[in-house]
Amino acid sequence: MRFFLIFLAVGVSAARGDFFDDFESYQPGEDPGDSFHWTREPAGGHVLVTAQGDEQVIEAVFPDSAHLAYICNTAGFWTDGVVSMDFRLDGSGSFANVYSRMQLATGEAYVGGIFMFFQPYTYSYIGYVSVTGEYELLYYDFGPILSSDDWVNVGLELQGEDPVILTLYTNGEETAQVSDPQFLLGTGLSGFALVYEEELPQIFADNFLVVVTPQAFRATTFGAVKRAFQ
Ligand SMILES: [Ca+2]
Repeated sequence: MRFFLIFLAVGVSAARGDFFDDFESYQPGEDPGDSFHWTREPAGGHVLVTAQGDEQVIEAVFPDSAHLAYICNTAGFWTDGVVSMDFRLDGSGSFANVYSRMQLATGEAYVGGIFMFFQPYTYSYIGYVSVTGEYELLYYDFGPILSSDDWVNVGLELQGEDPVILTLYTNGEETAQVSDPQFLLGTGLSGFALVYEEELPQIFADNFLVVVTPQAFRATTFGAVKRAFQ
């Protein structure tokens, strides 16, 4: 993963900014990882755009792996803001999360997500992903009851750098807030990951959104300018 991420640095824009993808601009059957907005992690599965009612969503495909992850190139590197996405999980032992502040050199990141441990019962969680890809949970508790055709919106807000304040939103409601004084991940990339542990699930996702906090953007910009003149 580390080698892949370092290689990726060449292709990812250094700019940061708000981004929204409702997957309506792709053709059915297309992999958004082939567009310039997204980079697919090559070690895992992939997603394909599929019609659902009048809308287009993405559906997870796991041909030979139990996970997949996408990095959002267009949102680029950012520090403070919110990343959110809609998920629909059909199958126990599956989970879906957004992530942010992914570090290119190490692959570390913060995640906020939902774990369908026995449908319709879920856990909501905030976590830190280590260099080896393991999840260290900073918060988890029972989440919403979700039948196989229920969508849930999961958002993760990031504020500050020491400590990092992580706030989880479920369907727009604040679910939990934790302070991380330990890992202190700074500016990084964002995206989403879909994973399963037991029987092959159906996982759908839609409406990936990044909103970068304007105050933080200004502070970071002025800080960088100040440092440049020191
Ligand atoms: Ca859509």
